[in-house]
Amino acid sequence: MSEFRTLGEFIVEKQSDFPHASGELSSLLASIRLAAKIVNREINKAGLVDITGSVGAENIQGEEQQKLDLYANDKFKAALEARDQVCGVASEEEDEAVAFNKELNKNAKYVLLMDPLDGSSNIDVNVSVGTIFSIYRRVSPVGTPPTQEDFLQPGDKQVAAGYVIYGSSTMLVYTTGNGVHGFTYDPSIGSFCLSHEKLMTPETGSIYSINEGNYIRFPLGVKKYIKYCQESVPEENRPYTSRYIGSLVADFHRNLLKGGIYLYPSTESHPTGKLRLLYECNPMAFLIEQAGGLASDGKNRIMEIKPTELHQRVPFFVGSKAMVEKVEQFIEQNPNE
Ligand code: AHM
Ligand code: MG
Repeated sequence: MSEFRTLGEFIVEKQSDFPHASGELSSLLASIRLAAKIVNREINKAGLVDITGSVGAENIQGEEQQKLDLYANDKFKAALEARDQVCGVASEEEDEAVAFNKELNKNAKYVLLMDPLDGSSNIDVNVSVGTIFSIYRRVSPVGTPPTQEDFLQPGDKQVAAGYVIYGSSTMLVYTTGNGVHGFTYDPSIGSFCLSHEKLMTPETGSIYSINEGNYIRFPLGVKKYIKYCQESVPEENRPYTSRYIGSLVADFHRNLLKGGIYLYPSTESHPTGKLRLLYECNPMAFLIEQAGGLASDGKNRIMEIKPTELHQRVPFFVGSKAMVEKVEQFIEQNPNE
């Protein structure tokens, strides 16, 4: 790790990586890293002050909202609105997309979609959580409020995406389509420092991550793939290791570094899967492809799916290329439940 190359400096160096940008990426990512530092500070206090637990309300998707979900949502929104690069945001915690009303924001070229605090039910038990973000160039005219079309773009139109993982250390990992770069937060100097330049995920791996409690409700192809992971074939490194935190960012981050596959298929209770296309799957898909891996809904490339709704869910299979291809084969060969 180089404590002498901070995220801010690195972005300025890589300015040309961001299409059409002149300082816009630095400004946008400055908002994200500032909000990340504030959320990080608050998460670190969890347990000491009254910020854990539920607020006693549900979001539009029927999930219990945690105090820190709402805190993170507010901080990210405020940091983005304060700089003038984003005309509106969509969030897991907001029913509808939010348009920023300031005149300067209306002139902004970008929209941002986010899950401000993914895996938040894990905070009470001191497990890693994360913020996921996805950035698009708007398709509506600059100078007007953003429209639904700005937010419902397919993932391959993303101009940048990334996540912050609040873990044993806090890291920010992002891509602008020119590789994946990771920065570790050094709280003693208050900066994200370059620690992982041009991250590539192994072509194959030996970790599979899935909520196996749902096994009997998985499609047949997925069940057979799990059995394949568990078979003993030493020359192929099988049986694989099962690792599931239940916090997408943390499971994804580990598998990105070590090689592996994360699966959230359809189940009876979640017939189209649990994870949201726009602010969970697409950004992770952009990152993994940039790192040499794949992201699929079992049949199609995630980033080619044309979204129809803000909170749309899709089955999600993401990770090392050979492993995602293998589960797709199982699904194709077992089309009927
Ligand atoms: P959330 O956005 O409400 O936190 O839900 C998303 C989380 C992911 O982080 C995680 O991978 C998944 O839900 C775990 O779901 P399950 O408990 O069904 O395994
Ligand atoms: Mg989430």
